[in-house]
Amino acid sequence: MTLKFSESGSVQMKITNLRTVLVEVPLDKPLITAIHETRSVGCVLIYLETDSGLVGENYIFTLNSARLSVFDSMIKSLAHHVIGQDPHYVERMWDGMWREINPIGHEGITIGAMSALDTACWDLIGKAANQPVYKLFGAYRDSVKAYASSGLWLSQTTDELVEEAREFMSQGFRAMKMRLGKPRMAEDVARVAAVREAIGPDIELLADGNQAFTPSQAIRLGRMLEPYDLGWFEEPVASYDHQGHADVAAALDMPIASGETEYTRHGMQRMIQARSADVLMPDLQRIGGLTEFRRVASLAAGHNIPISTHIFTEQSLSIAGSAPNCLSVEHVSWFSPLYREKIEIVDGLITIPQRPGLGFSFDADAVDRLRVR
Ligand code: SMN
Ligand code: MG
Repeated sequence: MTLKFSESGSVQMKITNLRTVLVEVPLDKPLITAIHETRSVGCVLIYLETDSGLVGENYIFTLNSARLSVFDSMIKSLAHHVIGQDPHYVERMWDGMWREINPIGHEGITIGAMSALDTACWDLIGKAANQPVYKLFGAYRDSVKAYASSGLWLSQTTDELVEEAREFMSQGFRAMKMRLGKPRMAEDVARVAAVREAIGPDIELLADGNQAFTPSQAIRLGRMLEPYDLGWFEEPVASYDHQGHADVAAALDMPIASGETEYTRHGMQRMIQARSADVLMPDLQRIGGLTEFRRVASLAAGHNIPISTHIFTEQSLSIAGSAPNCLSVEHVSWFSPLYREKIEIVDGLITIPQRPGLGFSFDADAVDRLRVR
């Protein structure tokens, strides 16, 4: 490929085409939480082609592939914001899309589609500079703590939880997340106790309520879980109940983590104002892509609040490598079959790749095999 350079030496390029491919990736085992039952993840893969020959890649996804074609249509409906543009102008494209979606709403499918295109532009920016994106953002660290999250589901027996927790340790993890929300609270407590017993005191254990509780139930359960030294209690109550979150956070000593179901800096700002969480967990697709994710990381830092990235392990490493207040990334293996490059966990850490752009590229054979026909 021959790249064109301006007088200053930077790559000149324009986006010429948006191509999407729909794939469905089956999960090794069903993903069961208090509110989810998932057997596969459906992805819209984004390929932003340019006149330089470089291609920006990214995906967004839906559980069980539900409404995947709706996301695909939404993405395509925004194509005119990126085609013909230099991908470096991410802020301007973001603003244009934001204004256009105003009448239909700044949450949900609209923001997911913006995220898809925005993040693919950052992949191009990195590739054009021949640098990993986290270094363009301003690097802070070269490796980051990852917690294992593709397991410890609500449907598993206590024996299965214990076995899987040990397996995560043997894979190199030093932190992991389990789910809460059994019909009887005593059962949740017994399961946490069993996993803590199995992993010992030095491995970090997190627990996710997936919005299963009322504030008073969450406070009661949180108190019962205090002896097991949880790193955080996640989404204890309904995601939109910021005051309920705040009541739980004020009543318990253990940190409350939340924010995966909120959208953009405006949603995060409301959570911060309500003092909803001790740790904010932006989700790349729901936050509005890497452009907005960086704003949210800074917004949180301005309030002395740490963040931890929600799923999207591969793409979120660029935030984790650059935001000083990023504690950890959530490691899920669901999307790894799509990529040529694999994430490695050593001593609980992921080394942030030095490859240009986001550092992960779609494996054409795998994409073909998983394509929705
Ligand atoms: C979760 C993530 C993705 C899909 C379903 C559930 C969960 C988590 O809340 O934080 O891992
Ligand atoms: Mg969660």
